[in-house]
Amino acid sequence: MKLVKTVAATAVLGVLGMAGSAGAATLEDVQKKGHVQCGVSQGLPGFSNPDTAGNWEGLDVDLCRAVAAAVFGDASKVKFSPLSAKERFTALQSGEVDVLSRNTTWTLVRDTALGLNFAGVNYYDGQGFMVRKDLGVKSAKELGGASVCVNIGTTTELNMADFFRANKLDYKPVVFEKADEVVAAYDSGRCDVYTTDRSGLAAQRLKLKDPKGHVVLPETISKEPLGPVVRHGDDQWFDIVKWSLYCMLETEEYGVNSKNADDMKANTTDPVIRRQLGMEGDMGKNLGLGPDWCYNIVKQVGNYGESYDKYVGEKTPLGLSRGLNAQWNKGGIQYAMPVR
Ligand SMILES: N[C@@H](CCC(=O)N[C@@H](CS)C(=O)NCC(=O)O)C(=O)O
Repeated sequence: MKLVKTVAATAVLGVLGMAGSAGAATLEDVQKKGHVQCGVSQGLPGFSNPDTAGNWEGLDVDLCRAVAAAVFGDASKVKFSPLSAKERFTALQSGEVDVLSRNTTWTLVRDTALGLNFAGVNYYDGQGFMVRKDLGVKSAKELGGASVCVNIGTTTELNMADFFRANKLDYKPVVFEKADEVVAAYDSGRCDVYTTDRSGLAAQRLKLKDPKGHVVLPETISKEPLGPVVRHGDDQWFDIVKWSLYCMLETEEYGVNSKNADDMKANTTDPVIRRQLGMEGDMGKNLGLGPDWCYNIVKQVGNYGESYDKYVGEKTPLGLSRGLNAQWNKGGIQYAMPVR
């Protein structure tokens, strides 16, 4: 009996301890430890992937670096935790990471029941299918009876089930936890189809033995708004992550970038840019940060368009056109809330 009580007490303490580390005042915790701990993927080219020297880079990684630039004035003050799709939410809930920036789709259940807040959308996407060219398949509607390789713990798994059920098609899911296992299984012919976000298909196809030997089918079967995530219960940290993303987006909209940020800071008379770069309005104070929070982001990390072009855009191996991710006044739906 005594033993049971001790075990129960330890369990309660354990939970409280966990809640403590995952509770409010994330900004204070981050400042104390001297870095932002950012949850990323285990290696998704263009989004979060270690370069040849082992440094993490990509569109999702730049969001982590932006938060570090906003908080510390130093984009390098960030550490990365590579997480599988299945591990990612527990890592955030338990306080192991301060922010999750890992091609994660914003859904109602994740936003509520999982105790999380999505701080915006850094890539509007949708789910697609890839097959070997020599199969001669032209449409997803022809996939009846196919075996489909997929990652566990993803929206991908659920959308796939919806799609086949809605179209009254049989299929055989072949599931793995690690993304590289999914890719390897597909590449070795263990399944006919590989399904994930279209951006993921563009990224993972680079790992196939013969990337050109595969086609992405025309159907987009879901909405996948991908964005950074924080825990419920810390509005200030939520605001910091949210406005770090908006800073990247709104500076692009107003033509501020890493190369002209100093010149703009010294010479611009545009009131919007003056607020973005901290010469007017003291926006940083409202976030609990210094006046240069957004200047540091754009100077050290770049605006959204710079990051997009560098890592996933048409001139990169992923070759993704801006599409939905163009600015709202350039035919897309990326729309930063005003920094004012
Ligand atoms: N956006 C979907 C899928 C995310 C996902 O984890 N996709 C896999 C396949 S592209 C992945 O990112 N793997 C990379 C990794 O785990 O390193 C979700 O949020 O559930």
